Amino acid sequence: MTLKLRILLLITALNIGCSTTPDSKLYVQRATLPEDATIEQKIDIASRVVPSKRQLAWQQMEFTAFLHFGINTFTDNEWSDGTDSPTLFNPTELDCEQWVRTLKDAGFKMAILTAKHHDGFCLWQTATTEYSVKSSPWREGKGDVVRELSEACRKQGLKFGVYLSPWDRNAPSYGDSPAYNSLFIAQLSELLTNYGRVDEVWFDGACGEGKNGKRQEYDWETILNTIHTLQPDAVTAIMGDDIRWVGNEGGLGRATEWSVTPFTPLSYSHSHDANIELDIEEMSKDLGSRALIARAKQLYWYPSEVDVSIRPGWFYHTWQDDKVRTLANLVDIYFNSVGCNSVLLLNIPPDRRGLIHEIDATRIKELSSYIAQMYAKNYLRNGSQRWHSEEGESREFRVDKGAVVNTLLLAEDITQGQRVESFKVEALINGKWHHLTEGTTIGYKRLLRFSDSTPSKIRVTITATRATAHISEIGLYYAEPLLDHTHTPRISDIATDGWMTLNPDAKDAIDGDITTTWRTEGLSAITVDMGSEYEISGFCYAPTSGELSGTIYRYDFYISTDNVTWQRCDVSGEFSNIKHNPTPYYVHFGTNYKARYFKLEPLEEIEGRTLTTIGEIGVVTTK
Ligand code: FUL
Repeated sequence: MTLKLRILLLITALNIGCSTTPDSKLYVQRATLPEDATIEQKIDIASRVVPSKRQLAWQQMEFTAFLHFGINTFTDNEWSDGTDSPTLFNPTELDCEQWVRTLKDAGFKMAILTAKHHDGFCLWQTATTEYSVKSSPWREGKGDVVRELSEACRKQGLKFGVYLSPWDRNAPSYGDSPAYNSLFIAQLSELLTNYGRVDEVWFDGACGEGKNGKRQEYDWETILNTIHTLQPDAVTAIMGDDIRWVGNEGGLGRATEWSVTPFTPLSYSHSHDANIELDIEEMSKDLGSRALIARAKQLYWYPSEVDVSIRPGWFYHTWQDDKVRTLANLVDIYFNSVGCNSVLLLNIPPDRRGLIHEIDATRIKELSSYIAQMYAKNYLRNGSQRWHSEEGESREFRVDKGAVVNTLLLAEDITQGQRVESFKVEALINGKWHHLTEGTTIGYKRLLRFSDSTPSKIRVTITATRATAHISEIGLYYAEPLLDHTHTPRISDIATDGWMTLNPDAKDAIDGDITTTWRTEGLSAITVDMGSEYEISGFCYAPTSGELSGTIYRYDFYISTDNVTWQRCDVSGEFSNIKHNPTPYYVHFGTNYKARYFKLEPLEEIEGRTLTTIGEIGVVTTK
């Protein structure tokens, strides 16, 4: 037999092997579960739901950046109501090339810009409203941040995405559903036609108008069709149907994270009923278990994205320069997102100059160097190999002699679906097998940390899988320990030791411990006596670190020097995004007040309940 013939036969044999595999029936992005299907049949279908091409490309990026920039950058707000003058928008040194260079150097694969936040201010030259860069003094009204960023991304080889807030507090038509839908689709069309390739369109779900606010019925079908027509490769996030919000803005992924889920994307008209029937929401702990799938009618490949800011707020505030997340905290976030079968979307907000601040730039570079250093050496001698494992199968891997390791990576080939339900890992140390670590789901990537160990071999066992598991990568690494895992910001610039509350039993709110909570019935004001008079420039409210009921949404804040005459401080009166981002909120008065007493009076709880909780309250003395 000639060599050519032998190669031909071998190729034919391999091809036959592939085509006869039972795994060849795959369901791209969605599957309907027959009503009379048994649980085994449903799980079998679940194991064959796979990502679409654009979802796969998105997942492979792993590490993406958010850029919150807009009118709020210049007013020190997180949300504003659409009435701030556009003339306030005036970055002095805006340089999108610097943003992209900084992000690229730190390993990010995409940048998503807040083209329009809830205030309605547009960062591009739009024909749909005057409330935009056109009415600002920046570049004499001729500037276009979307253009500058999209061009810089193209030039430097970064993907580009847009955040377009559905909620618009400036548009007069908001709430007049057909009229606003037309405006919104016109804005979307401008962004998707005039700026080259767009890789992700991000629609947040926020709307804080409250009970008597305007209600807008969005035409999601036309909105999503517009995207699919104008930019067929762009993924749609949060209110779209390609990418699911992980359910918090704190950088916390789930240890058990299924990309195949019965959770119906909120942009589908039947989502409300379908999700209620299964009693699930984006925040639910379980979005993909067998028990849930047993009750489901539809399944989606709907993977999770972890969006979190490098600072307490989403927009830049000078006074948060010393509150940028520590390296250790960012590394934890990396393990909790990319390491938990999610994509990380880390927000790095440009400052008033229009530059990524030096502190943030240094921190993200430290993060990427740390991660690169960890991955630099895989200590498994025969790692990174593909392995088709049935339930209960084990595989042993030799470890480089004497290597100290503390981090394990496992990955599934998700083009064949997400299948592994649990696994365990043992280490051979001095000739004996010891338990090293274990986990549930793997998905696109799973990272696990354990204490430093020097095994000569490790043994990985797939203890439960929904069908043949396609393991595509195994790695064993050493990650330098980082000491500062805490991320407890300072709540009060004045020590609270000598303080008293005038409410009975409210000391948990001023005990310097954010983890203890003052909880009381009703919307109850708290009054604090600081013991002496101080000049204060703001205050801080930290919600509880646990269950969020009682968290204050709208409030009034008062100060007094004698507990008789009270003055109401001129503040926005709203902890804008606290429901989704329950971190300490720092409120600045923009002026100094003399005060011995202060009072925080809740006007509305995040869900309209009559209950008040305070994790901690403090005052700010510096601007
Ligand atoms: C939320 C918004 O309310 C925040 O301001 C921020 O943009 C975050 C990413 O999404 O829903």
